[in-house]
Amino acid sequence: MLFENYNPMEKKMFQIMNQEGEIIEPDLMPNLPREVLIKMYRLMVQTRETDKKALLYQRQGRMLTYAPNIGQEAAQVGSAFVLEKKDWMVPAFRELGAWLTRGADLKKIYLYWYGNEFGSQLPEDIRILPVSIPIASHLQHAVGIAWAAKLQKKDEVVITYFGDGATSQGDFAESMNWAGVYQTPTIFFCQNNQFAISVPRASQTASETIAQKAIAFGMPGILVDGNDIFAIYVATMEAVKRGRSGEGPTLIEAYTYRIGAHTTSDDPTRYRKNEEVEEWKKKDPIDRMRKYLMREGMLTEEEDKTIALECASIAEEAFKYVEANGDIALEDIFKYQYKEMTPQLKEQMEEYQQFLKGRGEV
Ligand SMILES: Cc1ncc(C[n+]2csc(CCOP(=O)(O)OP(=O)(O)O)c2C)c(N)n1
Repeated sequence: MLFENYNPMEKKMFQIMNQEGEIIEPDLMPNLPREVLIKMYRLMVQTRETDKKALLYQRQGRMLTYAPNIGQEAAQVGSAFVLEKKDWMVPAFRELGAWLTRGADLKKIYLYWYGNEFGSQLPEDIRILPVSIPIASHLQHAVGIAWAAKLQKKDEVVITYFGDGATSQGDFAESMNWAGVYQTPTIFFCQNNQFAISVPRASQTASETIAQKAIAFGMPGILVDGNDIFAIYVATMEAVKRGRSGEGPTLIEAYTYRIGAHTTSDDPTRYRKNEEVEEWKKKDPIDRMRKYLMREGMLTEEEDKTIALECASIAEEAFKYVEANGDIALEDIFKYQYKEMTPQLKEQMEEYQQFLKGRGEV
C-alpha cells in the first residue's frame, strides 16, 4: 500500500516525523518500545561522534582520507536496523551508520580508514561486503547475491547503498534491469545527499527524482525524507517484506544532504553556498529524533549528554587501539600485488626504499 500511495511521479515525499520531531502520520508510525528507540538514537549518535573524531584525527595527520557521514545518520541507521542477521549489506563507502547498526566492529572501520586493508575483513557472520570505491560497481554484486539467494530458496534479502551520482553509471541501469527481470530480493537504497563530489544532483540527471527511475525497470520506487528515521525504517521494512515474499526489488530514494565535505580532500565552499548548508543543518536527523524522544518523555537532557560522552569515548578507545596495532609495512603494497613481483614493482619498491633512506627512516 505504501508504495501505491507514494507514486514517485507525483514527487510526494514520504515523511512520518517533521523537522520539529512531531509525528505527522500517526497511522504509519512504527510501534517500537522505548529501548528500541533509544538503541536507534544511540546508533545515530555513535555514528556522529565516530565521524567527528575521524575528521579530527585526519586533520591531525593520524588518519588517511576520510568520507564524512554527517547529516546522513537517519538514512543509514533507520534502513540497516530493519535487516536481520541472515541478510546482506553491500555498501559503497559512506555508510558508517549502517555498518555500526549491522554490528561491524568500530576498530575495523577505523582500521580501514587508517589505510589497513584488514579493516575490510569482518567476521563471517557479519554479512557486510567490503567498501566499494568504484562507483556503482557493487550494485551488480548485490543483485548477484540476491539472485543466488532466490535460486537457493534462502529467505535472505540484500540491501545495497549508493549515492545519487551512482545512478548515472551504467552499472546502476544494468543492476536495476537484472533485478527487475529476475525479481531478485534487492533493496536499492540511494542516499541522495545532493552531490557527487562537486556535481549537484540537478546536473547529474535530468530525472526529477531518483525514485522515479524505478518505473523503467518494473519495480516500485519511493521518495523518502532521509532525515526522518521513522519514514526510512517503515519504507525499508516494506521493501524487505516485498523481497522476502518473492515480490522482487525496490528502489528507495532517501532525500538528505551531505553536510560535510565529500572527503577530507575536498573543499565544498568552492561549489556550494553556506546558506544552503545552514538550511539543511536545521533538518538535522539527530536533533529531530532527540526532540521527539524528549517530548515523549523518553530521554532527559542528562541522559542525552551521557550518551554523547559514552559514544565519543567508545570512538576514542577504538582509535587508540588502531594507532597501537594498525600499522602495516608499506612494502606490502609492492610485494603482494601479484604472486611474483614484476620488474616494475621491484624498481618502484627500491625507489621507495631510497626515499625512506633519504628521510633517515631506514
Ligand atoms: C567509476 C568511478 N568513477 C569516478 C570515481 C570518483 N568518485 C569517487 S566518489 C564520486 C562521487 C560519488 O557520488 P555519489 O554516488 O552521489 O555518492 P556520495 O559520494 O555522494 O556518497 C566519484 C565520482 C569513482 N570512485 N569510481
